[in-house]
Amino acid sequence: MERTFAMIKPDGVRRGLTPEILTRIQRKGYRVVGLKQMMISHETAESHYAEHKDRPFFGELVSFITGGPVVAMALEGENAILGWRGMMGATNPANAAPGTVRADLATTTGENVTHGSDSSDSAERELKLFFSEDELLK
Ligand code: DAT
Ligand code: MG
Repeated sequence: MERTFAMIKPDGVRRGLTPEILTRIQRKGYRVVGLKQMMISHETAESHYAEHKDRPFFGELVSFITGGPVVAMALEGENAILGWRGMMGATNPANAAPGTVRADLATTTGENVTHGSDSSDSAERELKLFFSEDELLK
C-alpha cells in the first residue's frame, strides 16, 4: 500500500470538475484517506513548488495555485504514486495520452487541473505539508 498527495487545482475547482475527477479516482479504486477544500497560502505554495523556484514561471505558478480554492487529497492504494501520475497524464496537456485527466479536461500547461506527487519522497513531504495526522484516515 502506498499513499500519495493529489490536488485539484484552482482551475479544476472553478470549472466544476471536482466530481468528475473524484469519480475517476474512486472508479480506479484508490481509497480517499484525506480530503479537504482549502485556500493555499503563499508560503505553502512556495514550499510545495520549491523545486521550481528558479524557473521563469514560478511567480505565475504561485499566484495561480493561491488564486482560488483547491481540493487536497490523500490517496491510498497499490502503486498509488505512479498510478495517479499516469491517470493525470503529461504536464503539458498537448502531450498527455487520451483518456488521462489532462488530455481530457485541460488545454494549457499552466492550468492543467491536477497535481500528483512524483516520488515517495515528494509524496511524504507533500502529505505532511497539506495534512495533519488527525486529518487522515488510519
Ligand atoms: P507536474 O505538475 O506534472 O508534476 P512539474 O512539476 O514539472 O509538472 O511542474 C509543476 C507545475 O508547474 C505544472 O503542473 C505546471 C507548471 N509548469 C511546469 N512547466 C511549465 C512551463 N514551462 N510553463 C508554465 N508552467 C509550467
Ligand atoms: Mg511536479
